[in-house]
Amino acid sequence: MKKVLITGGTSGFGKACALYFVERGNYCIVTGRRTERLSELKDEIDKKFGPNKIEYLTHDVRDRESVFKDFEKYDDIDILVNNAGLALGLEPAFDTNTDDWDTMVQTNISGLMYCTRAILPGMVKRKKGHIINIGSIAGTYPYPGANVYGATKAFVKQFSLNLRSDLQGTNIRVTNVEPGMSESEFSIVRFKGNSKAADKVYENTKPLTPFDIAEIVYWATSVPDHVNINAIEVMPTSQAWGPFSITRDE
Ligand code: NDP
Ligand code: 8X3
Repeated sequence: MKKVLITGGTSGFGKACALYFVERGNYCIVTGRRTERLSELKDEIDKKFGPNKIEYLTHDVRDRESVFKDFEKYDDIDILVNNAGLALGLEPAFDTNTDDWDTMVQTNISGLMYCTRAILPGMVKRKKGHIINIGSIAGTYPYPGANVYGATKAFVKQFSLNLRSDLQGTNIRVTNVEPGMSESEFSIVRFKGNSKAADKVYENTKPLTPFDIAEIVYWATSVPDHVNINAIEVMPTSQAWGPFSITRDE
């Protein structure tokens, strides 16, 4: 039985990871801002797998004080899944809402930093642990409108590598999971509740599912202790790169 802390467990990848890890005999602590969703997930897990398999914490990962206070008592986490995150908007950089940029930076970068910093000392003390960061293909490959979102995931990529350097000799593993298009609430959030625009993203194609990601996250934590999967980049078979875009004179 491993103790798994998953941020952003109210939907999508985080929720799927909680269900996946609990089903395989692990104990999960999930976080998010929507208490009702967290409570529903606990009910679902209690019903399916029995009591005492999951607990939850309501907080915003951007709130440094809350994160450190809430995580203070968890000095025995085996796996931290830094999943909470979001994209807002798909406008070009000259036309974006700068509040959206701030929110993405504060959530995907600062929030992930706070959670990591709060949990790491317990892992280092026990010389045991695994940090799974949820990056994105957007952290490697550019696309129009990804501007700050992609840049926050590039941070996650480099932070993951730098963590490995700092954690050399501690036995702690770090993995950056970098998914491509996956159907969750991600696009509803990106398009601010416009479900028509969100549905269009997944129309007539087969995206990855949160279950696919949970399976990958679980696998990365299940390889022998002496094996560190540095990064996993995964896309649906239906997604690939297009040609370079060239501006031509009329
Ligand atoms: P969802 O929107 O379904 O889930 C996002 C989760 O993050 C929710 O549980 C949400 O909880 C939580 N979250 C967002 N902001 C905060 C915050 N400030 N504090 C605490 N929790 C927060 O999307 P996905 O499951 O798809 O996304 C999960 C991660 O995967 C993100 O980091 C995303 O960038 C990344 N990703 C997604 C891809 C996709 O195509 N779907 C592909 C590649 C990466 P709540 O709202 O209750 O706080
Ligand atoms: C989400 C994947 O391609 O929509 O991180 O940016 S993508």
